[in-house]
Amino acid sequence: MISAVKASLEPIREKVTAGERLTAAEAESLWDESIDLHELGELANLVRERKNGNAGYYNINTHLNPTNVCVYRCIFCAFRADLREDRGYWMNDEQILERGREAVEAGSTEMHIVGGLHHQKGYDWYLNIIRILHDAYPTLHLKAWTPVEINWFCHLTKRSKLDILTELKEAGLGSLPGGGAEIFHPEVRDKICEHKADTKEWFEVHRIAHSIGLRSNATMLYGHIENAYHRTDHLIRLRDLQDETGGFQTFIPLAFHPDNTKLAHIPKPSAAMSLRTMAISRIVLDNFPHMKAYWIMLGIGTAQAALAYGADDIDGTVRHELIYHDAGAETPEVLSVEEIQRLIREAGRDPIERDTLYHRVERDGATWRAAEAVAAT
Ligand code: V47
Repeated sequence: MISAVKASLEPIREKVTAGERLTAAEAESLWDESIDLHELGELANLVRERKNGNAGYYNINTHLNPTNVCVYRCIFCAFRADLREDRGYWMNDEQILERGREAVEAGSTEMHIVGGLHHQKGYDWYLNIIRILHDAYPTLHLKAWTPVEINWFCHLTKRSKLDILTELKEAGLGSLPGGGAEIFHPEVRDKICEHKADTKEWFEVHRIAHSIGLRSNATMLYGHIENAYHRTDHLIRLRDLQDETGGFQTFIPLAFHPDNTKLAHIPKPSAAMSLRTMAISRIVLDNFPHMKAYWIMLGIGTAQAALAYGADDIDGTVRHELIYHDAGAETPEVLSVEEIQRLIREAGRDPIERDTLYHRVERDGATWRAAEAVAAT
């Protein structure tokens, strides 16, 4: 009879329980499938509860993808379109402002804005989106543009990252979302998104954003051609920058959705893989205050389970999400506040509405205010 040798979690459990940091080699060992997933989850839950107690954070948010036309051809992306393709679109000021109005009427505190790099749109078009939305709806937090877009604006204008970020901030940019990170290791990055902003540029944009007081998120796209070494390398690079700046708020592991992409032959990561990724991320990123289980991409069931595997946040009600739905996500297009609260409660957590910068939101009818910051470390 062949008996598989089970790797032991014991030495790592001792370190994590004592609040000690894992080495890269220890972190990499956690991806071994013979490490019991539930034991790993229990350890991640210890870290999660130390940092965030029983909170299950959510927000009320809306997405805006002003164009899907993109000069790049990342092979994992089902959203992008060519300039002359029928499905290509871009939105005018009126359509953008209408989205802002709809968001505010739905009670949104945040608008998440990302999109393609349109061949015929200059930096001013992107800057104007922030300016008109902020001028018309100043209470709506604009979490917009990844380092891929910022780097593109620098390329178009020949201006520095600091200059561009400062101007966007003055126009009303509130923070940066975590996208464009994919997998940092060049062995993978060069294959899945060959031409766009490289790892050095991604980190530089976040470092500069943090230096001018903008907070940001970080993501990792997993379940395609990467392996445990690449995922570990990704997490350690993020942990290093967070040691330096402390500007990251939330880490969001993103499960690859293969439909309508050039990687359609790769099966979608399983729920077990997603829970393992969440748990390992929570344990390794000991200096990130929050971990988000993005329900749109995980599915509602796995997002609920993830709240016991390290996650303390499930993103928001989400309206008008396109990137995942174009890639085959079967989740609904939007959840009501009641539904999102119920799914957090069913998972045994206390639903807490937060704004983008993790202040508790207090509502009085149609108005809301940001109260105290939540206490996570
Ligand atoms: O960078 C694109 C990923 C990201 C696919 O900051 C795909 O709060 C899976 O960053 N399958 C954009 N993933 C989304 C993103 C995000 C999402 C939710 C919250 C936040 C936040 C940020 O989506 C891209 C890429 O990594 N992506 N195509 C796909 N087929």
